[in-house]
Amino acid sequence: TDSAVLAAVDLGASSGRVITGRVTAGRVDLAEIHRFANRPVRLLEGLRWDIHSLYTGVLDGLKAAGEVDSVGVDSWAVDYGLLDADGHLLSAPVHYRDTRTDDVPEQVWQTVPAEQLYARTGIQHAPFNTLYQLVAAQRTAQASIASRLLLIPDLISYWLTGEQGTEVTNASTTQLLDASTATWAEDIARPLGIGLTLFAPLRAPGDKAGTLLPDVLQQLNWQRQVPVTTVASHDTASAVAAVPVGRKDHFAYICTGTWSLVGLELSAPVLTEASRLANFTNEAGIDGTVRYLRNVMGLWLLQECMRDWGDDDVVGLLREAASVKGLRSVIDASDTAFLAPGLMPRRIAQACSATGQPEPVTRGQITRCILDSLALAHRRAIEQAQELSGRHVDVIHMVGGAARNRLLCQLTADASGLPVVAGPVEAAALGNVLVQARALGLVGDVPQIRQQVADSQPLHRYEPSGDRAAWDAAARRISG
Ligand code: LFR
Repeated sequence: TDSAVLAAVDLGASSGRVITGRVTAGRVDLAEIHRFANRPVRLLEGLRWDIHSLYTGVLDGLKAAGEVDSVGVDSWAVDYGLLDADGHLLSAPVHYRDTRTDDVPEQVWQTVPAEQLYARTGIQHAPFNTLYQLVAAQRTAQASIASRLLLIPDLISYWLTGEQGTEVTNASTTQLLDASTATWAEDIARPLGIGLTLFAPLRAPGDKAGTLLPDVLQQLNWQRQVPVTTVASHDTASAVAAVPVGRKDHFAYICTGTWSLVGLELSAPVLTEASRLANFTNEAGIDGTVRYLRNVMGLWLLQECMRDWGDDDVVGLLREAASVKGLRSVIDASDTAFLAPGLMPRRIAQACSATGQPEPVTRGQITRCILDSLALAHRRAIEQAQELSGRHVDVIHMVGGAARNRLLCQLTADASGLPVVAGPVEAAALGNVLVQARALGLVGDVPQIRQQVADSQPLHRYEPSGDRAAWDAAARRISG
C-alpha cells in the first residue's frame, strides 16, 4: 500500500482529541474527528483525572472515525493508573497538580541526594515527577495491593488491547530511567523502596502495542483486526518529532498548550551541575534523542484566569491584551508557585507587587502580563539551553495551540531576537500519526517525517522587531 489512515488519540490536560491522518507519498492530512473536555475532579481524597470519561471520549472518537489502519495513543506525562493482580484499575489516577507531593522532594533527597538523582536520570526537579508521586503514596492501602503501574497512554492502550507495556519516552518522565542508557535506574529506585517490577516491560515508538480486543471492536462496530502501534506516547515527544525543520536547521522548539516546553533536541544528555541548577530536563525523545528543555507554565496561567473570571472569550482577551501597554509588569513564568489551580489573577497580581511592579488590574492587563512573561520565559530558556549545551540556535519553532496566538508568537520573536516559525497546531497528533505511518513503512526517518510536516502544513513566520533593551530591563525586574 502507498497510503493509510491512522488514528491519533491525543490527551491533553484540558482536552482530548481523536484525530485521523491520511498519509500518502509526501503528504499528511489531518481531520479532527472528536474533541472532548478533560475536566479533573476534586474528591475528598484530592485532585483526580476522570479517566473513564476520557476513555469514553476515546471510544466515541474512534467510532466516529470509522475503521482505520492503526491507532496510537499519546498524553501528558508522569501520571499513571495502578492495577490490582486481576489487572483492574484500583482508582482514578491522581492529577499531577494534586498537592500530595508538596513536601516529598526534600524527603527523597535525604535518601538520594538531588545531585545524584540528576546525574543519573537527567530529569528536572518538579514535584509531580512519578518518583515523588510514588514515594508520596508509599504508605497508602492502594500501594500495598497494586501489582502494576501503567502510565496514562499505556493504560488506554491496555484497555484497547489487553496488552501491557511502558513506552520509553514517557517512562523517562518518571525520573526512574537512566538518562544515558534509557534503562531502569535500579540504584535510584531501590533505596527509595520503589519496586521496578511495578512497571510493565519497556517498549519503543514503532513497536506493536497489540490488537484491538474483540469487545472493543464490537463497541466500535468495526469488523477488521486493527493494530495499536506504540508511538512517542509522551505528547511532547510526539510534538517534537513533528517539528517542521530541515536536516540542517539549528532550531529551538516551544511546544505549547497548557505548558510551554522550551528547548533543544540533542543526541546526548547534559548532566552537569549547572544544568541541574538551571532546572533543565533531559527527557527521552524519539529514536534515542534527548529533549533538553524547561517547563514554563504556559497558557495554564491564562486558562486559570479565564476560569476564575468565568470568561471564555479568548479572542476578546487577546485583542485587549494587544491594545494595552506592553512590559508594564512581568512575572517568572517558570515558577512552580503557579502550579496549583485557583485564584490565579490574585496570585499573578501579588507576584507583580512582590517584585515592586504595578499590579495588573483589567483583564486586558493581566492577559498582557501573562503573554509578556511567557515570551520572556521562552527567551530565557532558549538562551540558557544554548549556553548549557554549547549549541547555537538561529530559529525558533512554535508548535501546539499557541502557534495560533499571533501576539504570543510575535512577543516571543521580539523578546528573543530570533525568527519564530509557528505551526503546526496539532504537532502531537502529527507526530503520533507519522510514527504509526513509519511503522507501516510509509515514511522513512524522523528528518523525513519533519519534511513531510513542513511540506503539508500551513506555517507562519514572525520576524523579531522592537526594542530588545526593554526586554532586558523587564528580565532584570524578576531576576531576584
Ligand atoms: C505537556 C506535558 C509536559 C509535562 C506535563 C505534565 O502536556 O506532557 O511535557 O511536563 O505535561 O505531564
